Amino acid sequence: MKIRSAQFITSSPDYPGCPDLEPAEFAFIGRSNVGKSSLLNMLTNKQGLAKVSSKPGHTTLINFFNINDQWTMVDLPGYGYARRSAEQQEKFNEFVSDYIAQRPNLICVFLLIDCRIPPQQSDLQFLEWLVDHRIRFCLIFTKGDKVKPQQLKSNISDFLEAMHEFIQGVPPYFACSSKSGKGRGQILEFIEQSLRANKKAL
Ligand SMILES: Nc1nc2c(ncn2[C@@H]2O[C@H](COP(=O)(O)OP(=O)(O)O)[C@@H](O)[C@H]2O)c(=O)[nH]1
Ligand SMILES: [Mg+2]
Repeated sequence: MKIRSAQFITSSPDYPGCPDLEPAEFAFIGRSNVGKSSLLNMLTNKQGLAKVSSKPGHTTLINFFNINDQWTMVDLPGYGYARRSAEQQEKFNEFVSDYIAQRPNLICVFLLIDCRIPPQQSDLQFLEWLVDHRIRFCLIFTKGDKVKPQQLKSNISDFLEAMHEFIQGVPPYFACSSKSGKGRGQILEFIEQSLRANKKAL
């Protein structure tokens, strides 16, 4: 898929505030600092579309971007930001879970995982929630340029292994680097195929 246009549509602070949009949606989520903004910019080839920040935990809005007038890229708030208050955290979880569980035109959730570190409880818990709610998802292992190929392979297999507790088989997954552009073609190809399959199903 060629990205011909990528435009910010709007932000929403809660689920009822999300805009009514026709096109299929692909949502991106992960722990703060996992590299989500960098990935969205890399996928769209538009630096500065999503803000890249060294300060985690700033995005508490759902951001919608129109891609090619064909689909919507949805930037969900990062989870697992320790300095959020418990009340804020709860509200935020409800907000994100309402969107994921209820949004009618959501096609797939891309869960971003930092490829450098061992499987994290917060990622596994969120994944289990997706499985319980029968949400279609893919994994994106980020920052692939920061580890050696062998390490990348073994960290990915550790994560898939940890997931086996609550999921059978292996979900689609991609190893990426926003620095080198690795994984971009595969992810866009996956989105294109999903859009085609979705059109057929309608
Ligand atoms: N080397 C490298 N650094 C990355 C990559 N993706 C993100 N980063 C860095 O990781 C930090 C957090 O990235 P950001 O995109 O803001 O993460 P977010 O909080 O998940 O949106 C920034 O300093 C980025 O420059 C990557 O693929 N490779
Ligand atoms: Mg960000």
